[in-house]
Amino acid sequence: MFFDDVPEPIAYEGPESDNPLAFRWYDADRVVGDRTMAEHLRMAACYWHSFNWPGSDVFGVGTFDRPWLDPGRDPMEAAREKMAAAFEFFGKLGVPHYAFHDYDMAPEGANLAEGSANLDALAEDAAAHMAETGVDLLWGTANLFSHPRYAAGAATNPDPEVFAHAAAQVKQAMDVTHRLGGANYVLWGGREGYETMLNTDLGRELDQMARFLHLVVEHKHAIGFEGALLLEPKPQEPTKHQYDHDTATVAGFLHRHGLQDEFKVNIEGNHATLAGHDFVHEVATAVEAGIFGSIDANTGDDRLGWDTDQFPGSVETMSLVTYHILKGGGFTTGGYMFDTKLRRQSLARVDLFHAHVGAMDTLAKSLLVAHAMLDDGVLEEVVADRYAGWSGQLGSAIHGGEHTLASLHDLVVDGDLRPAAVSGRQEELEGVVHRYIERLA
Ligand code: XUL
Ligand code: CO
Repeated sequence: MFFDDVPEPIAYEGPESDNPLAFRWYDADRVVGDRTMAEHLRMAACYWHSFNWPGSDVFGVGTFDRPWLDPGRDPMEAAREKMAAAFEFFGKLGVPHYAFHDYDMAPEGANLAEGSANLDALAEDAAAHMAETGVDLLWGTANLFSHPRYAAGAATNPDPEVFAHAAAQVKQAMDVTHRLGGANYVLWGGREGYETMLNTDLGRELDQMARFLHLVVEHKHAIGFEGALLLEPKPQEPTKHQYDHDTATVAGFLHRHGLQDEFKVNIEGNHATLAGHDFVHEVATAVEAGIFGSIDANTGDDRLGWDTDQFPGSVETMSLVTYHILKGGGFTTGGYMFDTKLRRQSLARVDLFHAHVGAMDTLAKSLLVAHAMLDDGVLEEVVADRYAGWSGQLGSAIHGGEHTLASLHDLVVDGDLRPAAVSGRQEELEGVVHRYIERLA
């Protein structure tokens, strides 16, 4: 076994436990409101950062102990060894779902036919591992960004042959996701964006992207895939500008192209902050637009302006995110997927467990805080009170179309309206959140 250092599955031991390889808060079967913790959070681990990334950075090679990434190995044999280690990890961690890109799982091969055959063969192995461990697929996706052919984009490439290649790859990844019972299929924009306007026809590229997404929708219905299609907003990196900049941009794009009923969003914490938003802003925007789908649970670093994909550790941040998810009705097909990578110096095999156990406990605590705040209505009451005037006579008349600018002018002048400025109570409410967090301890 690859993870012999962790001989037993991670167990729930409660908040008093000092065992770093035990859950102190995540108790899968604990009922919180109408669902268990596992059902609320629908957590997933990812294949790519944990098993397919060697711990390299732009200045140096890999530091991690991932024997299957050795280029001298037989690619299919190495892929099977990687898969065995991945499912050993998912199973011992007790995470109910996982997610993958086509070529995390399978060697890409010399051409699409080879990549396709490799993926089919490995998907069969994955099905066996899933049956054995009980770990389900939260989502699949295609890597449309690593190969040099995609340097200028996949669907938005100036060359339609690259578009065709991307379409072929997505067809194959969707088919495999469907076969493995995936709950969603994700499209992150990858290199869909531009480096410079000097060589870019922005309108044409956006139309290409819309065409591509329509093809994805048609294929979904053709194969009878019932999971959700999810777009993953990100403002920049790898390209200078990415077309799926943030949730509001994606919502506008979907409406413009008649795709609003077919796609939802997969919101990533670090992408939100790169876009200049709080994580909770993106979730609230998606819920409000009716396109909330799933979460890539990670965080950036306050002083680093790039996608560091760190494990979520802030109960305060995640409580507010979870609060808005619960307020929107909770996850349906989506879940909290750890799109997270270890720091390059965290090179012991057991570090992967420490990182995920900590993150899963963060989300469990956040769920308890969010659920209690919602149950008690502490924020809801304040918000309802703040907008009470809109349910009164004037607010209803404005919304009902009974007023014009001129009639409102007359109303203010004749009625001598002098609305009072009232407190927004921000610090008080921050204190409320802190008290709910303290109560956990
Ligand atoms: C890239 C990113 C991806 C997507 C899947 O920033 O988040 O890993 O989640 O392609
Ligand atoms: Co992501």
